[in-house]
Amino acid sequence: MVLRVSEEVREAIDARRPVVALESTIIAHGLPRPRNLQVALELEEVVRREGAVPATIAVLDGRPHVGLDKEQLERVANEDGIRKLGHRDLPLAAASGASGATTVSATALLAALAGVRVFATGGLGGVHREWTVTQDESADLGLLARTRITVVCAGVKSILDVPATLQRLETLGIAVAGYSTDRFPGFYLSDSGHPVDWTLDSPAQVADVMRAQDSLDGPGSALIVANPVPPEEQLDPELHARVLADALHACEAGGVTGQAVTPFLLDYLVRHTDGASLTANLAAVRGNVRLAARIAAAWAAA
Ligand code: PSU
Ligand code: MN
Repeated sequence: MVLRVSEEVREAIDARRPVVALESTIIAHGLPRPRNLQVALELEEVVRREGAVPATIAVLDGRPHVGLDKEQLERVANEDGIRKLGHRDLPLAAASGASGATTVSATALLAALAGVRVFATGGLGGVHREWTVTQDESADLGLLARTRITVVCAGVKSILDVPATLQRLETLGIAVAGYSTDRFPGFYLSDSGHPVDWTLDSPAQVADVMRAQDSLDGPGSALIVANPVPPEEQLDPELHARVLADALHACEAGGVTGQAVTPFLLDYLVRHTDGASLTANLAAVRGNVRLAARIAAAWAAA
C-alpha cells in the first residue's frame, strides 16, 4: 500500500514547514452536496491563509493520498459509491482498488505515516448511546490511543454519549485539553456540560505539550485539543436537545446500524434544524482548521 504524498505536501514536510491534515469523511458523508465541495476547498484555503499547507486525505482507486488536487477533491465530494473507510478498511480498499473517504481513524493513521503531526476535524467519533446493547464505539478512539498525532476538534459529536466517551479517552490514555476553556465542547454547542482537567491557551503551549510527549517517549498516543465553537455561532441548545431526541428515535425506528449511524444522525439534524446545525458544524470546523494551522506553525518553528 504505497502512500501517495502530493508534491506540495512532501516539500513542506521535508522543509519542516507547517502542514495540516484534513479528513474526507466529513466531505463525502458528513455534509450535503453541493455544499460539501465548497467546504472542502474553503477549509484548504483557511489553512493556506495561515501560512500552512493543507493535506486532505482520502483513498482513490485503492491508493491512499495525502494531499489532494482539485479534481481529486471533486471525486471525494461527488462520486457515487465512495466508501467510508476507517483504519481497518485501508488494506481492504487498497487490495481491491476501492475509493473511499477516510474517517478520523484512517486519516490520523495515514497522516502519521506521512509524517504530518497536526490534524483538524469537526467532532471525533466516540461511544454511542445505547452502547450496552450495540457495543458501538468509534474506532477513532482505539486508533488515537496508539498514534502520535495532535487532533484539533470541537469535542466529540453530540449525537454520542459524551461522558462515556470522556471516560474511554481517560481509560485509553489519550491526552485531552480544552483550548481556552475548562469545559469540554459539545460539537454544535460550545459546552457539552462536562469539564476537562487541562486548559491550553496558545498554539505555542500546545506545541510545548507535543514536545513533552516526544521527550517522555511513553506510549505513542494522541493529543486532543478540544476547541469550542464560539457561543454566538453555536446551535440553540434547546433546539439541539429536541431534534437530537427525534433523530435518535428515527435512527432506531429505521433500523440504522454500524457505519451508517453517524451520517444518518448528522443528516437528520441538518434537515430538521433548517440548516442551523450545518451552520454551527461549519463554524466549528473552520475554527478548528484555523487553530490547527497555527499549532502546526508553532510546532514547525520549534
Ligand atoms: N464529525 C463530523 N462529521 C463527520 C464525522 C465527524 O462533523 O462526518 C465522521 C468522522 O470521520 C469520524 C466518523 O471519524 O464520523 C466517525 O464515524 P463512526 O462513528 O462510524 O466511527
Ligand atoms: Mn460506529
